[in-house]
Amino acid sequence: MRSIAAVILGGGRGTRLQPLTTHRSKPAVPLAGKYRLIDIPISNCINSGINRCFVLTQFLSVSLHSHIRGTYRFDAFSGGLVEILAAQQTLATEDHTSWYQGTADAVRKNIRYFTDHNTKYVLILSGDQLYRMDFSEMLKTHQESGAAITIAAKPVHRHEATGLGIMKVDETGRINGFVEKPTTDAQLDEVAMDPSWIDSLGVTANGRECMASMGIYLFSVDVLVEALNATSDSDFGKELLPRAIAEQHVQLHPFDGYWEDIGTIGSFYDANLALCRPDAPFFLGEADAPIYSRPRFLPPTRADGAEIKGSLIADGCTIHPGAKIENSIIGLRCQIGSNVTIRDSIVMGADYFETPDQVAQNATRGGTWLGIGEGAVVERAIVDKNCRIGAGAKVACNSTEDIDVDQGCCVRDGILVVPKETVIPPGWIA
Ligand code: ADQ
Ligand code: ADP
Repeated sequence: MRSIAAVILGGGRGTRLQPLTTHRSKPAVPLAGKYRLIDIPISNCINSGINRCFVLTQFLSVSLHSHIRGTYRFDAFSGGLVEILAAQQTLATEDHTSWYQGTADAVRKNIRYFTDHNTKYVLILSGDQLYRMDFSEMLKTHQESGAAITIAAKPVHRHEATGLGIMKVDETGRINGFVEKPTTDAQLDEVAMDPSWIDSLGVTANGRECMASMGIYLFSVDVLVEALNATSDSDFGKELLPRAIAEQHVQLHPFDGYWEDIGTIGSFYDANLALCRPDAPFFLGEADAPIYSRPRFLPPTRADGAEIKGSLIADGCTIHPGAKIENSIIGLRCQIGSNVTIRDSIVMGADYFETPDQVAQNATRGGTWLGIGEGAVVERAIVDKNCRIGAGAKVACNSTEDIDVDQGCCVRDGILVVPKETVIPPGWIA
């Protein structure tokens, strides 16, 4: 596994997770109260024995840099590293000309950093997926089949196939058809397979007829270098892989564990809240394959006379009497006032605690304090970090349309999103 370099695609223009990605790069978006998106692929790599990871991102946010530096430190003799390769070192500007054009282009521009003599294979991963996978199984498929490229794939139903790359294989598991994001029945018919054929690959199809690319690709290093040098392909899914499948041995690696794309506001929200269920489909505390994150020196959360149901509460929070929290994620250092109601929401918490001086200054902000003010209601919302929700405010909106609400808030995929650092005045109603 030490001969694998992992390359994590940390996000293109970042429009799908806006406004969570306005001031931070996508890999730094907080997940499940105390992690960041980047912790998922890196933890999978470490748990699989891969210790060289390169994170490709459009711009470098302070939080991504400090998170990686503070979390992933390897023994000097192990050769392990997590390197961030940013298209631009500053925040996004209007000038997009130097930006990566697409996923293959992003890898091409950085290839010299991860193709040294130690590297025999390059594993390409997406930075916005929630799953747990042992990549050594994928290497085994790659080596045993003698493939040039191996693509991890999961069976899905036809109606789930439109947003994914769908592949068809022969009896040996070699891919002989690929359609990126099929939209018509005719396109789907081209690559759909008999479910019994999928069963024969070693996963139980249960009526699912399509094998979907998980966006996880293992390349023999020479194959990758040649494919990128010989073409100007911008994207793996749209160009490079369909071409490679026609010309080379590309193998399918079947997988049927939990796997979710969390790259849109709707899917991010659903996957986070699913973690609160007693039968959560993804268990964060797996002893054999933990999800790593930054060790912090925070006090335990203090809750007093609050009613908490089906929720995850991170460290450093204070929850005052009469608060009701249901089916929600409460992030680090969250201050929740008395009689607050939080339901079906993600409250990301804060980067800092307020000092007595800062608390005194709160009067100049209309009395809003860091966190959720007394009696406020937060429902079906994502409240980003460092927000101040005034007492009695109602942070909820039942629009199903993507609309902008005042105070910089917006509705995306039916969820009200309150951007980082927003100050909501007392009594405000969305
Ligand atoms: P998508 O996820 O739609 O489909 P894409 O938009 O290319 O494909 O993104 C793949 C990953 O790369 C995402 O994590 C994204 O954030 C990141 N990314 C995009 N552009 C980037 C850039 N310029 N620099 C760095 N990172 C970038 C892909 C495949 C499908 C497959 C799905 C599975 O194309 O075939 O089914 O993933 O989710
Ligand atoms: P994120 O992506 O989590 O929103 P940032 O990139 O903005 O985070 O920065 C997070 C880091 O900045 C934290 O480590 C925190 O220490 C520091 N920080 C951010 N805002 C403040 C603030 N208002 N006061 C003190 N420290 C802050």
